[in-house]
Amino acid sequence: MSDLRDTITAVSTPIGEGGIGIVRLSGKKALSIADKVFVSKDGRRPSVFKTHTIRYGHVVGVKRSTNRKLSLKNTGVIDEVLLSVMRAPATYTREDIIEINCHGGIVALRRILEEVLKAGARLAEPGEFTKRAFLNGRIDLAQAEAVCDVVKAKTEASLKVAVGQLEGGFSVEIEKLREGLLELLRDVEVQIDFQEENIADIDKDVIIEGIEKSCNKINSILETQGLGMILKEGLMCVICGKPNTGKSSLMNALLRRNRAIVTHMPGTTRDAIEESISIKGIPLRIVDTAGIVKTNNLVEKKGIEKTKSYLKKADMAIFMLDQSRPFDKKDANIMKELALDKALVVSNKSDLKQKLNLKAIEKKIGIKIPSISVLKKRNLNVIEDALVKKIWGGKVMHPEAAFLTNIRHKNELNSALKHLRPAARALKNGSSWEFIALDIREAIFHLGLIIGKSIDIDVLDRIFENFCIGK
Ligand SMILES: Nc1nc2c(ncn2[C@@H]2O[C@H](COP(=O)(O)OP(=O)(O)OP(=O)(O)O)[C@@H](O)[C@H]2O)c(=O)[nH]1
Ligand SMILES: [Mg+2]
Repeated sequence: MSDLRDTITAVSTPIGEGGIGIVRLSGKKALSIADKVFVSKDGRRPSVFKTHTIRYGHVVGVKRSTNRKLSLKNTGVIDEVLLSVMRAPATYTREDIIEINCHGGIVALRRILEEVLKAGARLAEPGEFTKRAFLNGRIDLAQAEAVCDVVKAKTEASLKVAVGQLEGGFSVEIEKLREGLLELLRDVEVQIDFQEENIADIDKDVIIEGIEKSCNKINSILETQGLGMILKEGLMCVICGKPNTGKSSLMNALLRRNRAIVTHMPGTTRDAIEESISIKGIPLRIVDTAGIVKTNNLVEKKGIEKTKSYLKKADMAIFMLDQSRPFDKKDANIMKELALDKALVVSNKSDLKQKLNLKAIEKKIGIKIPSISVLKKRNLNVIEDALVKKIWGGKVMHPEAAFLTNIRHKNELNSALKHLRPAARALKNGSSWEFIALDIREAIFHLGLIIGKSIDIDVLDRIFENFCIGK
């Protein structure tokens, strides 16, 4: 594990050309390092600046051989910067933090980072700033993980969920559960200590009820996982249909830009194209595919194989019919590849003369098929509404609620359940209090792992590995 005594540094803004870039430092030597590389306009050193203030000045090349006061003359100017001083403990890591706002180009950022390293800092590992926030007790582990989710959030809804977790809503739920079990454990331990004397005889049913209540609560948290994961990862939605129905046109319309090539010739799309979009705040990975037909063309064949494999992986599909042509064997074959409960069937080209007996198909498959025209932008909102309805299954979405969005949390909750369920059963069947105590203790341990009250070093390292550098 990384050493908390080091002063760490990293570029905290994305690498690439930007208006500004930030080099961040955290640790005991942050201020003295800033003294070595920063020259303020009035010549005062950062270590005398008031906390939570920002100063204009220059980052200069360090000349450690001279003891002279740093000035723009006796050193080389690297960049014009704004420097923020934030003293412990009211900081992100609860350590002294220096942030150097410089010009955003890669060269300036790299040069400043080099100077800061030369002056005694160590390059931070991914997520190390947040890890320190956790190790120094400012946030719990679930909140630290939420920081990563906030950074990676692609849509408004996923951001809301992550921010909710960061604010601690999820942690509070877990802590309440844990506290409840600790109380039960205390009662059980009293029972163990005094069982010979036959005093402090507690009601078995009260303990059983307590355990069962905890199980129900864990189950209800686990139930939010489906929606939570959707919000975090996005669902895969595959657009399929026979050639020339307007699949690529729909992809472009949903993306609101011309991503896929559209022509009047059947077989235009050969390879599957995947893009991320957000529909009403829900992240979707949308895939435009090659129309499925029988073909001897090798490229087309490969494309169609890909369509089929995407359809297998898909969380949902949009199956597109073409209203200007009759329903044929090609349509029927694609329909066979689909799980209709996960499919949204739409009929395109409503602007053309109708040659499709929609009513008959609707009757046959028992699903209402909306008519749309991608070309004339008619009824397209129906698709968005239907997708949203399909995803939520009629449920109202409250992204602020405590959602389960993390596989690690899910596993720990399941492990806790694995101990609690048999404990309640065993108690009913007259098992000894010692065994019950063991199971409750295990459940408490697993809940603790979610928020970091129980620590497993390997788990910690794995969590922070997924972070970006500088966070
Ligand atoms: N009249 C009419 N034409 C449409 C509509 N939507 C798409 N088209 C046209 O239909 C043709 C095929 O559209 P694409 O989006 O390339 O169809 P596709 O399903 O992706 O076709 P493949 O990639 O070959 O499988 C193009 O000429 C589009 O302009 C519509 O609503 N009405
Ligand atoms: Mg296409």
